Amino acid sequence: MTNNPPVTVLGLGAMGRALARTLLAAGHPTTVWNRTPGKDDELVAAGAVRAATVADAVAAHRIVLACLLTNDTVDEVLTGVPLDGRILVNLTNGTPAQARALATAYGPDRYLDGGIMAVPPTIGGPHAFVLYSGSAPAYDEARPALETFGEARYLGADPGLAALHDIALLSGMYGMVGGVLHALALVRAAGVSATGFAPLLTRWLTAMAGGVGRYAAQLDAGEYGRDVVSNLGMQAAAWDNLTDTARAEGVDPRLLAPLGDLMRRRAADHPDEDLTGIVELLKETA
Ligand code: FVH
Repeated sequence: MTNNPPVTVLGLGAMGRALARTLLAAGHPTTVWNRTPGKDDELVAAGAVRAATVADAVAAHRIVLACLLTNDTVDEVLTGVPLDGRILVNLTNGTPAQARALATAYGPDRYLDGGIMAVPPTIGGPHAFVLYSGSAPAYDEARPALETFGEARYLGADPGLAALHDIALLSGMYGMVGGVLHALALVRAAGVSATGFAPLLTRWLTAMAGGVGRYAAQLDAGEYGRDVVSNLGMQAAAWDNLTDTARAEGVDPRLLAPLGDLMRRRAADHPDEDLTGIVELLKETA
């Protein structure tokens, strides 16, 4: 086995093309396949081999990487295609349950699930990282190729672990984006330039991200009143200022409203806790 094992890439959307481009740049012989022709021209010019069919692409190399729209797509594309001992690295976004089902269907000893924590232009750069879980031998064998995409982090043998972490990270991101969009809409509605305001918002969010570790420690300990910096009662009392200001400027506060409702409910009985106490209200049985 060389340090540059050959790889097949199934799916040449924005992400699949970035992965294939990175593999080629690192010297991995790369075979590519995409449902719709024409997306591989740049890759073929850079040295990739174009496969006419999925079966041809899978037959070409032992490491088969899938980066398709959904896991239903992965199933659709691979149904009836013999994998014959191939390692399947699935970098398609999906749920932990889907990852476990795919591992069972395609062979737990040869299936590796991945969660890409990067956008296409950052693949291969210093900020990219990719989470993996599933077969450890498959990970070890594919690792030289996987490390070209960014930091490769193996989370364990349970194939669902990478998807769990991926989904949790995306959930954090979307929560933040909801707040960002609300804030930008608010200042714009009041006649303030969003571009001018953006550096302040970035500075504030970066500073507040420092609280994640404290929240995590409170949750792990189940002690929502430990090391409280800003108590929930105070925060709930100020909440109407956020929604009132939004409405006064003609901005619907629907992106924020659910958090305010939870804060008020929890603060009624636990005003001295930190924000973390509201997770008690997220339990399905609560
Ligand atoms: N792009 C991103 O920012 C994120 C970063 C984190 C990871 N995600 C996930 O990566 C998967 C692929 O995302 P993508 O950005 O490459 O997505 P698209 O550019 O939309 O390309 C989709 C590919 O899937 C193919 N495809 C769709 N449906 C079918 C089908 N029924 N049969 C065969 N192939 C199918 C599509 O082919 P085509 O439309 O060009 O023929 C593209 O190759 C995804 O899970 C993200 O959540 C990206």
